[in-house]
Amino acid sequence: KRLKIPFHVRASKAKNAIASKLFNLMESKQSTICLAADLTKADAVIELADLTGPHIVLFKTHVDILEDFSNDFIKRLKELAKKHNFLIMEDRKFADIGNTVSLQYEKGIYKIAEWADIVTVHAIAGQSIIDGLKNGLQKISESRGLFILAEMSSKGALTIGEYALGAVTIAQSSDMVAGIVCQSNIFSNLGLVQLTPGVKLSQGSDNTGQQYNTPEFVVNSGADLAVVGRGIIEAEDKLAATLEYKEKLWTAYLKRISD
Ligand code: 5FU
Repeated sequence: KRLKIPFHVRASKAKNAIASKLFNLMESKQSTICLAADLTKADAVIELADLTGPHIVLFKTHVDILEDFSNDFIKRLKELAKKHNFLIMEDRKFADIGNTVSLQYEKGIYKIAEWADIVTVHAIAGQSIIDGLKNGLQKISESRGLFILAEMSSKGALTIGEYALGAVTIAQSSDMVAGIVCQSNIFSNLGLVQLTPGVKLSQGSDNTGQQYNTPEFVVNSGADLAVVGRGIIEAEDKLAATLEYKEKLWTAYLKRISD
């Protein structure tokens, strides 16, 4: 049923302000792209954000792969997020006890809580990881959201069966959660966003276990937002590639809600 409901209706069902914002952004930009900016130089990430920003809704970072991370990088990225109206997700995949993730979220070099609208979180440690992350937000006044990982895209991932269902239960337990990272239609909550990685124009895999499905396939498997990384960042013309994924994903979404 969730798959048939348009984003603007689901925006009003979301308990998390960031989830609601994502649904509204998808609708207004007619885009369901979460761009995986897996580049290792700050200038290259910034350039990518400026180029693709108007056509994406979520910019996904792995700040720990940057060779020249600085506070200035964050400042520039935040400026572009404002200019082009996209949100930022640090794909940190927190996985420790509450006290540790609270420190990892708020402190250290990256101070993720200060700038990431969204972070990703493994369910392995149990429900208390959400309380830990909440602790890391005591000095933050802006809205924040979490994406809980229920299923991973890689070959042989252990995120199956009871584990995946348990992760969905955890995701539904808190209004801090904006959505679920998964590969299939495993939840029915209208107010949560399904984020699906492993997306390329043709089905296949890379040589380190990543598995890819097409835009149409992932949308029919429940993806609201599709993570595209190398499909765009390794394209000769990154803007053209962004527009091609945007169009294919949006067409599949329109077909999904109308069929
Ligand atoms: F949670 C997950 C997952 O299950 N699979 C993923 O691939 C996250 N990812 C991320 O999506 C991964 O860390 C990359 O940043 C991105 C996929 O990039 P690709 O270049 O499209 O394979």
